[in-house]
Amino acid sequence: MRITKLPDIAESEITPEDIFMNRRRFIEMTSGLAFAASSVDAWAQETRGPYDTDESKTPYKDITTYNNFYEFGTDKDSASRNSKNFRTQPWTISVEGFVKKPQPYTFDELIRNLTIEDRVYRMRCVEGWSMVIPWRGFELRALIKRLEPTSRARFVEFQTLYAPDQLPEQRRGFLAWPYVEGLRLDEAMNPLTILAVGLYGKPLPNPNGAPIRLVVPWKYGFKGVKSIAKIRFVDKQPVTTWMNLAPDEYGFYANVNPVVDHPRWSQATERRLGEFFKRKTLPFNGYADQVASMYSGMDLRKNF
Ligand SMILES: Nc1nc2c(c(=O)[nH]1)N[C@H]1C(S)=C(S)[C@@H](COP(=O)(O)O)O[C@H]1N2
Ligand SMILES: [Mo]
Repeated sequence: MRITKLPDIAESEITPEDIFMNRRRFIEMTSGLAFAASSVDAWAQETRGPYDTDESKTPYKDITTYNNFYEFGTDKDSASRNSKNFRTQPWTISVEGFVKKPQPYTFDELIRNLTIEDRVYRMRCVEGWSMVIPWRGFELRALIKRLEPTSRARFVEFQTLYAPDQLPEQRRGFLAWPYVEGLRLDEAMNPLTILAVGLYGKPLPNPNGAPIRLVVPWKYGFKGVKSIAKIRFVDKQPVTTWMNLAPDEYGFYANVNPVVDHPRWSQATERRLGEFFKRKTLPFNGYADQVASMYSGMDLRKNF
């Protein structure tokens, strides 16, 4: 297998000191050196950036034990119980399709010199629960720019690792494995779209999609494909796992939309983990200002 290094970062792209600090800490922890992690509580005191919600963060324990990751089973605690021995090092991500150099990259090479940031995002599952998660990651658009897709690329498709020896449910036919998701190129280039490599300042836990997963906060959770092993630049809209299973229930766009119900239940409200009363679900999960313009002129009842 051929592994190529990404070009060095340009002088003009050198990141501010604070982000560099995060990156340095991140590099230390991913390379397995002693990492004096600030405690989760201390971490939570850190200041907010332009993309952060100020809503209370969901506790680390809930974020890492209440998951959908069907490769490990269908119960909410399946992933936390069954993913302990999942091997995320070494990790290779294959870049394919309409892109300057389609080839495999190691995890370290893929993320090398990208600006790693912490962002607190609201997340909402199509099942009606929601969380507030302090992700650590980088903007997908930064990676896409470096990979240089050609003019034929119109969508980006992501695939989870296919490894039935490690991902027990892949031995069964419940879903068409590997898990596939996709974004239109402009959605992928939106600054809110990140590839997460950590949460609460720690490396991404296995139940949340270690070592790298997609986070698109204005879409239902199922768009957030975990443990990504393949990124493909394609000219046609990918057929995603859930569209393939139930096209009437799960569309390609999957934008959070309180007025478009799932065929079997309402999407008007949600239950934030840890809260008793339901909240009203917001259009685009509260991110309409940043993303609604991408869908102007589209009928979002048809393009759900
Ligand atoms: N590979 C893979 N990715 C996946 C899933 C899955 O089953 N397999 N579930 C999705 C769904 S339905 C949700 S709600 C989110 C949950 O992410 P979290 O566990 O980090 O909250 O992951 C998404 N990504
Ligand atoms: Mo979900």
